[in-house]
Amino acid sequence: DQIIASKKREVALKKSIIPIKQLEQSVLFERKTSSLVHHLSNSSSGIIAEHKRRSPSKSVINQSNSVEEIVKGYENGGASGISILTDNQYFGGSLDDLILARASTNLPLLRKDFMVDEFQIIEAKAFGADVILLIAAVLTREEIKNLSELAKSLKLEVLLEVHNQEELQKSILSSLDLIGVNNRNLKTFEVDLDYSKQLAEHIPSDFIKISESGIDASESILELKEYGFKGFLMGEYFMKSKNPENEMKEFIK
Ligand code: IGP
Repeated sequence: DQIIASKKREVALKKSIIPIKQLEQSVLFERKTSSLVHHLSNSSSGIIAEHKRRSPSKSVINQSNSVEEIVKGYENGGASGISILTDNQYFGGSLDDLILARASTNLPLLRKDFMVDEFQIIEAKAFGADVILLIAAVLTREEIKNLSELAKSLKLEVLLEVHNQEELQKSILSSLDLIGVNNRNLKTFEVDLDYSKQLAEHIPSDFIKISESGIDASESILELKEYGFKGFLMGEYFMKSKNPENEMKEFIK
């Protein structure tokens, strides 16, 4: 995978100049994290709203609103959690976005990136994340085990992303907290909520189920709830609006 190869080079480069100790000394590293599992269980909207400036499939989505404005807007709009894309190359995000988001809300924050190395988990904690994403399509079971166990030891929650049954089966581990079904096929970019509906019954009930991508109607959320989904990861729908806060209020009511 091209994305993963360049991510590994990027992390290797950073590791060579930033000592892990320095990350561990960050003010945010010692803080108490906020639980997404908890927020999703407390009969909230279930929406995990994403800060997403651009994407490989859509190029520019929103370059005009500030991180603070968007994150505060999501909180006021009723989000249960917030996802911050920190990948720069493909999504135009950064760790600065994560820090700014942390300074703007107490809601649980997901660091959304292609995690391939323990360094990035420590970085996630040091820059204010509460939850990390692991993508089953690009990691071995061994890697998922190591990365998730490190995350748990730092009191971060782990969201595992899957797209089909094979990915799910190889990845089931007690060190995961949430399992997300990505409705978008990462090769063709085509989205279909049936991916979530079909995989739902195969996800063990000890994990919180999240449906990710392509959600643009409240009817879809009602339907996904019937399949046991408690979280709904939505990016583009809110981001493409000039006023993500109003867009979200309209969507939830
Ligand atoms: C949000 P959407 O279609 O609402 O903008 O999707 C989120 O699910 C999507 O950004 C995403 C993603 C990912 C991005 C899901 N998995 C992995 C980067 C990497």
